[in-house]
Amino acid sequence: MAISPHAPVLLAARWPLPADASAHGPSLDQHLILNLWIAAALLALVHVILLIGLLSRRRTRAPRRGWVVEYLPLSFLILLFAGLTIQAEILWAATRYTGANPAALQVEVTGMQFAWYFRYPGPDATFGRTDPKLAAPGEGNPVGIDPADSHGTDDIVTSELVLPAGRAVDLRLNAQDVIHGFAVPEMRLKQNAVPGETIHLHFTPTTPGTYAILCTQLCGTGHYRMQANLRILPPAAYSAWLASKQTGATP
Ligand SMILES: [Cu+2]
Repeated sequence: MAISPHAPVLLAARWPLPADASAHGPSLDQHLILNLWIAAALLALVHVILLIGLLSRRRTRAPRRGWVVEYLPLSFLILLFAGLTIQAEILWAATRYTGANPAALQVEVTGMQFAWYFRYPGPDATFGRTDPKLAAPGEGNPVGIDPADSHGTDDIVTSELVLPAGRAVDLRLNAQDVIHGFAVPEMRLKQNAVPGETIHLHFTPTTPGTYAILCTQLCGTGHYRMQANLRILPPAAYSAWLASKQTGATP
C-alpha cells in the first residue's frame, strides 16, 4: 500500500505516481494532471492548425483581421497559464505560508552530511537551544543541544521521523553544513533545508505506513545514502511510541 510497484509502469492502468498519503496530496495531483491534459490538448490543437495551414490554399493578401488569429489566442493563453500558475502557487503556499494550524505537532528536522535527525520538544513542549559547535553525533548529540538550557533536557532526538496519522504537523527544517533537500514523495513534500535558516513545512499525514525520506540536493559524496524513514502510525500507537522515547530519554 505504502510504496507503489514501479516495474510495470508503462502497462499499468493507474496513474504511476506514488501513493498519496497526505491530506493536501490529492489536490496537487489533480492540478498536475489538469496541466498535463491542457498541454496535450494544446499540442494536438497546434498540429491540427499546422496541418490546416499546410493543406489550405495560400492566400495572396494578408488577412484583414490579424488580431483574431494573433492577439485573441495569445490573450487566451496568457490568461490560461496565469490561472494555472496562480493555482499552483496557492497549492504550494498551503504547506508553507497559509493554513498553518497553531495546534500542530512541532518537530524539528536537521539535515547534515549524510543523515537526517528529528527532534521532538518533549513534555515541556519547548525546544532547547542548539549550537552547531556542540554537535557531536558520536556522543548522542547530533543536533548540538546546549546542556545549559533546561528546555533541552527532555528533547527527544531520533533518526526516524514518526508521526501520528490525521494530525497537523509543523516541521522546522534546518541544515548544519550544506543545502539538503527534504523530500517525501508519498507526502507530496519537497523543500530545501538551508544552513542558517529555519523553514516551516506543514501538512497532515493521512495513511499509516513507512515512507522513504530522501535528500534531493547533491550534498556531497555520501548523498546517495542520505535517507531516513518516515513512519506514520495510528494515534494510539504514536502515543505509545512517544511514551517509550520519553522514558528512554530520562536519565
Ligand atoms: Cu543531503
